[in-house]
Amino acid sequence: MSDLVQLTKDNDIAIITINNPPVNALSPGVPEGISDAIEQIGKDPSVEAAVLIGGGTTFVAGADIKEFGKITSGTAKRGVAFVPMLLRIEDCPKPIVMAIHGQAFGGGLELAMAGHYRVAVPAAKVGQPEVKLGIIPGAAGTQRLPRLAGVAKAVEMCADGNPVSAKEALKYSIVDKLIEGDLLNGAVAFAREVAGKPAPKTRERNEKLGTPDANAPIFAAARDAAHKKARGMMAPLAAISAVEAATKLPFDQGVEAEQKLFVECLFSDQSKAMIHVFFGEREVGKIPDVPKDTPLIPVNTVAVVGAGTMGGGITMSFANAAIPVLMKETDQAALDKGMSTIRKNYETSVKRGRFTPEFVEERLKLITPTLSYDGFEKADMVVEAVFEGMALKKEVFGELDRLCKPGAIMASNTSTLNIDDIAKATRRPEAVIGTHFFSPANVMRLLEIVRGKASSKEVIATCMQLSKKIGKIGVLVGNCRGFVGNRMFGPYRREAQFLAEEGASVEAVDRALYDYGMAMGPMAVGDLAGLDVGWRIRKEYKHLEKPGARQPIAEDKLCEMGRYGQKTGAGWYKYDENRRAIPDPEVARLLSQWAAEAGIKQRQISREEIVDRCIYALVNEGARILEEGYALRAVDIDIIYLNGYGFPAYRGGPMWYADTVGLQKVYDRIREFHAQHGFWWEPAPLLKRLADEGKKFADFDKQKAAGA
Ligand code: T1G
Ligand code: NAD
Repeated sequence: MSDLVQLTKDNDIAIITINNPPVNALSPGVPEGISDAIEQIGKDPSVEAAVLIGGGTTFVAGADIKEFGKITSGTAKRGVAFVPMLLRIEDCPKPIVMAIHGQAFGGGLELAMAGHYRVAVPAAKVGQPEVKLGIIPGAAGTQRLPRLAGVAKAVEMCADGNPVSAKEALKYSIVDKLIEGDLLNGAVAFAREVAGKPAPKTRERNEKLGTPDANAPIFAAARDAAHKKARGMMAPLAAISAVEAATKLPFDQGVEAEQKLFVECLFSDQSKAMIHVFFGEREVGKIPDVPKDTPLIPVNTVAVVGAGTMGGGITMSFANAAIPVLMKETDQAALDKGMSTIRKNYETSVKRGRFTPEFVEERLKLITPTLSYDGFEKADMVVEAVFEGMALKKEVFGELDRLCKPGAIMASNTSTLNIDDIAKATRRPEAVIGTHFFSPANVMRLLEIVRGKASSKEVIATCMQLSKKIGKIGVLVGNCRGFVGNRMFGPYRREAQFLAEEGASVEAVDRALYDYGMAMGPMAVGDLAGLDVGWRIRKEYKHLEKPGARQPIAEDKLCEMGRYGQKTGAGWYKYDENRRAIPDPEVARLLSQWAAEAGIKQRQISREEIVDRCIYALVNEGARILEEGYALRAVDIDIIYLNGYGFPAYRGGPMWYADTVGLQKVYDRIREFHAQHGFWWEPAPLLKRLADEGKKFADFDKQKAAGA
């Protein structure tokens, strides 16, 4: 037996234990170890039945994702041991009971389904999350799951990739029994009960595979849903086709059909991008100069200043994580408005089945609206979300400095202001940090954690950890104007406006980026956030504009006309009573008039140019940010754009996308734009250097990680 797989005995019951921390992935050596154990069990007359269980905190979290890169780069053969190993388990003459705790995900659930019985603790979760990696189950999961859970449930689980609870798995016969108390004891007892009885082989259980007529509407509805929910992604559609194959073909042929689809997905750019994202979401939590064992500041109570658009959502994020929150406003009307928005948001979440009414009631009890700073002296952390103005921020932080207890974290939700300047309003700048939530703050997963010059490592480490607790992805960024996300978004939206001024219609610009995969086009995003937000900021920073550099004109003019977007019923689009965007010929007329007045010659503009100018504007600014050190890694930028700006996960983020295109090609295109459009398209030195060296942003990250 290998260290990864142990075989022990409890009298007549054999116990196979997988020990491959942290998540018992089916890394090389594990399938082989399981295979050997099954062979021994089959031959050992003293064994009546067996239990397979995971050591540590979980059953098996699937295939070893780290191996995929090696397979697609040809440096490792695909784990061919999987499917034969599963058949060996299924064909074992002694009943094999799979004992599940933690997660049985991907190859982990496929392993469990090859067993003859499955028992689980109530807290366990099972699932086929492969589509979240841009692949599909590749070890007969799409063939065995419909045989256990039925076609509809199997399609749902394989196409959306969300796990189900042990309770739901029991309801759908994915597991046979829930074990209260000690799992191993319960599983061994269960094994003793089934010992000597015929061991049911999942692959032979065809009774739930339905008929073509009954299944056709299921697959049609699943494909529709995939086109809507996973627009542009190939894996969910491939997963549906694989489950469909299970209903039409004998098991072995179904497995072949699955394998073919699996390999197509695995070698796709989409999968490489989504695996990059998987590891990226874990990498962003690692701060090179903030050690893993940095002491954390306990955050058991929080206070929020301002109950407006952001303050309310921030309050909900903490309450949803069971942290009591004080929420302060200046007057009763504003406070009541803040609380009613919170209640409305919770009602929507209940309607959408995200929360139960009981959950909401509990959470509302944790929120204390107030008009004073009373109680702030007890708060472990304060998040300020008042109007965006330096004077007011300094006034509030001065007050907090006077009131808050020693060691309390003082955070600002500012989206553009200098954190160090805000910190100067206190005598404890080490306690000040930026926590830049994204609107709506109770929904958006991204949290930019803005490091000030003096922000202490304890404060940084605490905020990074806390972001996970409140269901966010915390990314540490530097304190430059607009931090990382908004700083890059500026050039992206600038190019979108320039394109509209140069003759592309508003709808064409949005359609091009939407088809590229963005959740929403740049013009529609502006209308949603409010065109006046950027307008006020541009006016505040007018003195910093580079003389002679071309500036967008249209959006300021729209704002001067009071067209702020959805909130005023018109912006780049007109909006009906349901806030549906309607192209406005008046805007098209105004654009050609303003262009003529500004001497801009309008022309036909291709979809390709629209995409390249907007996306490469992101990449070029991203390269500057990396070079200046305001983002730790290129992958941090990718995670920011996926979780804060609706960038498509299957493209991996702007920096990964540029690597996929090839930095030489991106650099050449940017030089082209520089020649055509001047100043704004000055190529970032880092981009030039990497392109010249034939390298990628991913190489930049590796070099940085290696301390080069
Ligand atoms: N392979 C390799 N490494 C993995 C891994 C995996 N499957 N799962 C986790 N890790 C690493 C992770 O990178 C991190 O490393 C550490 O383990 C802890 O993870 C044949 C083809 C199980 C819910 O998609 O969803 O099976 O950063 O921080 O929050 O059909 O990990 O510490 O160096 O996420 O407690 C399908 C992926 C694979 C599940 C635990 N399986 N994992 O969450 O810890 S494809 C998945 C998760 C497949 C078959 C197909 C989560 C988790 P590091 P963590 P966590
Ligand atoms: P908002 O105008 O919706 O809300 C600000 C609230 O602060 C108002 O209700 C106001 O009454 C209250 N307020 C002002 N002074 C106060 C004081 N002394 N004590 C208590 N409350 C006070 O603004 P918003 O959109 O929620 O923005 C708040 C902050 O968040 C700004 O710094 C903004 O830049 C930032 N931000 C906004 C967004 C966004 O999309 N709106 C996104 C990220 C960050």
